[in-house]
Amino acid sequence: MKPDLLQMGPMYPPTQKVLDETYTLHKLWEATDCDAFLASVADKITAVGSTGGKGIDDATMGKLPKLKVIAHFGVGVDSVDVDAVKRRGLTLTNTPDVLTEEVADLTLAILLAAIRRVPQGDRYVRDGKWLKGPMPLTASLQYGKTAGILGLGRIGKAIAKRLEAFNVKVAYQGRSKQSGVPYPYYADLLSMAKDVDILIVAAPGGPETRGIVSRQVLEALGPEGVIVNIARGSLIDETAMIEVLKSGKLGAAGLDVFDKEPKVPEELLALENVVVQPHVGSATHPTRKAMGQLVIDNLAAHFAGKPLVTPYSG
Ligand code: 8YV
Repeated sequence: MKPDLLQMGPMYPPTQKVLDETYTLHKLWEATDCDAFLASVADKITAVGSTGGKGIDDATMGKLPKLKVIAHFGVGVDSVDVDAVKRRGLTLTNTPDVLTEEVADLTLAILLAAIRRVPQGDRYVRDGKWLKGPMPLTASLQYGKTAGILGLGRIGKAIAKRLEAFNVKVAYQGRSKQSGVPYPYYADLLSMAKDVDILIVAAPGGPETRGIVSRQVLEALGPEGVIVNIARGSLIDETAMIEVLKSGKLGAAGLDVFDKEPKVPEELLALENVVVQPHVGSATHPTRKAMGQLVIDNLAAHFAGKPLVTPYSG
């Protein structure tokens, strides 16, 4: 008899294949009447698989009296009601570490793409404009730039390491000053934004951080300033960001995530000083495979009565 697993949404296909082979899967996203579906499986569900796009709320947890573990595909757990997990005495696992370097790579890619206008250069060549003359010159990541990292966790540190290799000075802001970190710490985000050229958003999403990159913070970066968001769209006041990018009060943006993704405001897409990506920080085959393996291993540990591999500790 295969154990029962409730899944909120589909995972990376090779991971999904393993889950299909290992478990009797109950796929909530395929149900037409979710309440009836949950009621029909409730007495056999001890574990749930969730994803960034399909998380789990308090009400759903409440309908699963035997639930013990939520195995989340992703490092960010903002699609899961973490307070409810704690209150209900459940355990949540996520997929840290294995995506750190990948996400840091894309951060540098979109930072450079935004400053050096890489997508625009590509279009310039393809559109035959180069035949008529050189592309206009761009801003530079060099000449003593400083980047402020909002959220110096695992990913923030991997970004910092790369920035150092690019001759960029690093500062950071977060919940607290960290010991053994060589970069200057700012207790206040606005103060850091005033002092840096580039702001890199790498902090967790969720209600606590919603909108913390405010209009004031964005304006403090200035007309030559650059914002890069690799974390969650919710951290930035998106309406304000569009306005300051449009008016030239902020220089450029490199964005992998958006507040209402996959919907991206048309006004943002109309701007030449913005480079966008479809939330692909961790989206490579080897990294998604490694993330999926952690989901598989955490579920296997749960059903074997062993300690979970990567319990969420945030
Ligand atoms: C995924 C992510 O897009 O790990 C995260 O927090 O944002 C991404 O790796 C997503 O969570 C997959 O479900």
